[in-house]
Amino acid sequence: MASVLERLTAELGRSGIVLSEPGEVAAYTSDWTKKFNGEAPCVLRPHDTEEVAMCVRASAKLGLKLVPQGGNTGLVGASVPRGGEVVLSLSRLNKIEEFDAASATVQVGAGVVLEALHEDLAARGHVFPVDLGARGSCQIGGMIATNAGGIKVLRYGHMREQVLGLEVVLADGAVMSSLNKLKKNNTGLDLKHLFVGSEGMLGIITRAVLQARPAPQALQTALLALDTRDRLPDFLILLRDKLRDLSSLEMITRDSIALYKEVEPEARLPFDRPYPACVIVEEETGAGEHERDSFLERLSGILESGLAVDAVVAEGEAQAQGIWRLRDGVTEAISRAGLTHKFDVTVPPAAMPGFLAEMERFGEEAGELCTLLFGHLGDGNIHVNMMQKPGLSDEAFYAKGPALAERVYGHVAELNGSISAEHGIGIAKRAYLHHSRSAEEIEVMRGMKQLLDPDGILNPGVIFESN
Ligand code: FAD
Ligand code: 2HG
Ligand code: ZN
Repeated sequence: MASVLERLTAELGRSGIVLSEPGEVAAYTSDWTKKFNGEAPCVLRPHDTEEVAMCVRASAKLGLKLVPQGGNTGLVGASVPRGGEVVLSLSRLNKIEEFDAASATVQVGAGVVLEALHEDLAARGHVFPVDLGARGSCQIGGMIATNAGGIKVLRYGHMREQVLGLEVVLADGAVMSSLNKLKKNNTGLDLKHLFVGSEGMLGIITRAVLQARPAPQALQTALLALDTRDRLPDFLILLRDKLRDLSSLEMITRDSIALYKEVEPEARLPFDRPYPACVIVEEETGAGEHERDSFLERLSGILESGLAVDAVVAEGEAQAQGIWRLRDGVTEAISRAGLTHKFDVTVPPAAMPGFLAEMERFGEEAGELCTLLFGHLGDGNIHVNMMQKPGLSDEAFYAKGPALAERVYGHVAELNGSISAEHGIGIAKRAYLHHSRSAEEIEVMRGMKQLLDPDGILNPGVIFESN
């Protein structure tokens, strides 16, 4: 009897798609958090939509399940196999196919890396306004499938707001092409939205048409220091008034900056003393002295209010990058420091100070965890990381997870927040979905899955347990 691999290779018939050497497959079976690992008989690496469709048809015929994978930077365990599924990598669909200057749209393959798109558009005087720390690895298909957010949601929204058209390979191998470039197109159900945020369980995204924008004339970037977190709601009200064209508003708290310094001892910190919280503000302005002066004047107003007590203002791009390095560095430092229980939640801004204090208390009470708080303050999106302290075994660390998650998500639900602001549900949060979605909503989601993938071959078990 031929092995699955032999049958799949025979089915696909072309060389170069199937990767089966264990050493090479291993790179696709473990995720960025190091918490999710699995085994796959092989990885399929098609070159184009037609080959993706072939892979899906062949897998369906052989009763194999597929895990679509982009840059494998997802944080909820949905991009790696759990039960011997085949990995379907979209990395080779990496062409930036067309830039249409008149509509400022760009058509790309699902495997285009975010940073490559940024660079391509910069050379055309444009930007793609979604940006995040994983920019060097995450791919457009994966970002659409997770409806990624990042550091500019405040002004431009998530991936969903940028997607005008999609091409998707369905579970039966049919290609559904809606490569729409139009802003206005009310012709029945807008099917692309079904796939945005569907975490690979409804179809394989192969191409997208995205809205680009003209590059801003100037960016004003500053880091503000706060001597208390208790007045965050007032600070937010003031900021909205003074900095009306904010494109980013990010927060890093004292302990997360301390960890960054511990992991990168050579890094220079912007202030010579630690503050309870630091906030990055970035505003898009017109060019010239006058615009700069206006920004500085408004920043002075913020300092005069006492709601921020110190500030570093970037003089030029290199210094702005230095400020952003601190923000990106926190996420990287956490991953380098060890295992962490990650909670990516939204809470109403008014509840923020109390929520932050509660998270620290929950971490403390769980014992032997270090709680780090940071995130997209402007969106009410806090990343709560409860990290393994040295000496706590991996086993004991994992054992704390379920009770901690019930406690954190229960509290988020009481505050009418969301248990997943931007990372999705995946495997990591599916047991807690009911905290943010009603039974009726989950039933409709199940119905969609049943309709589009009746045999359950696409990313089984993400968002909710397979039937
Ligand atoms: P993968 O990790 O490969 O996959 C993610 C999901 O999408 C999986 O369910 C997978 O099956 C599915 N998928 C992948 N490609 C396709 C496809 N073509 N068709 C159908 N399904 C597909 N997220 C944020 O929202 N905001 C942030 O600020 C942010 N910052 C991050 C910073 C770092 C350092 C890291 C490591 C991650 C960060 N993330 C952030 C998490 C993450 O969701 C994003 O990096 C990104 O959206 C994932 O893209 P990817 O190509 O790596 O997808
Ligand atoms: C970020 O904003 C990412 O840096 C990752 O969404 C957050 O690691 C995290 O908790
Ligand atoms: Zn984030």
